[in-house]
Amino acid sequence: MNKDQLLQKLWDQYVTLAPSAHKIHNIFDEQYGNVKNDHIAFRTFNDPRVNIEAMSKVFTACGYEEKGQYEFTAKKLLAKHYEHKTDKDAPKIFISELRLELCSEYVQEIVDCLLAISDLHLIDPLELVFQGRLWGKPSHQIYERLREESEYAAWMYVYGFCPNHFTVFVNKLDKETSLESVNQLLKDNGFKMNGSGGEIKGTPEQMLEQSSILADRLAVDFVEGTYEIPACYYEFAKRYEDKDGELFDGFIAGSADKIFESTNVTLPNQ
Ligand code: OOG
Ligand code: NI
Repeated sequence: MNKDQLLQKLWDQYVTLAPSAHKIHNIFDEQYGNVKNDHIAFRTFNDPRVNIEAMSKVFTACGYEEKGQYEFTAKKLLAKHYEHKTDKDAPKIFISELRLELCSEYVQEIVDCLLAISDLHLIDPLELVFQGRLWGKPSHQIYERLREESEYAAWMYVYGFCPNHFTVFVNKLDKETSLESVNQLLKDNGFKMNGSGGEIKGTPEQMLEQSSILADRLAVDFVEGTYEIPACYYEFAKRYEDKDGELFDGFIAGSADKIFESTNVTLPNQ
């Protein structure tokens, strides 16, 4: 699979988990033209069998290399971003992992058990990012118990290994626009924004402004019955030039911290 095939396959999988992204992509194509991706994000656990390193294999195999690293102390997360070595237009890849050793024994035991029943040794490492949930029907009781400690762990429990979001690269739209106008267009079309930390995270001075819709809620079959659970979301990023006139390439931990909350069942009080 070459890079373009990989990215297409990820998009196809993603829109099944974020039907709004598909609709927004069409609206943007019509209103602005040339919808390109800034980055694609993934989540995982820091167990060596599935950690950032393991999830990144498929990307390094098609020309990506590791760049920045970010820490989220309160959420017990670590993240890295990857850039393509030669294709400057290729979307960046952002992969985070839950640091299990910082979690409760309950979370550690659940994740151990999930990975043990996943038959990971049978999975081609280059296919890991497409696997979704490898551990059968989830329990809503476990989901709620995980959520008390970590919305991220609960999300992983239900959706597993898959793209968490794609991100529109606002700079590249044919029609120049502000992130405020992008957000207004989204709201005019009935989409709900993640307001945690304000609708726009980051500033031109930080060289990155980001916003996102709240994740689409999908009906998930649990052992106890069907519940609607936040799945995947769409993000919008506008980058600014540094003093050398180069567009800022990194991520801002303080903003990312709030973007993560786009998959929360309830947003923390602001
Ligand atoms: C990642 C959230 C952070 C960004 O662009 O800052 C992020 C996630 O929700 O998994 O994507
Ligand atoms: Ni993102």
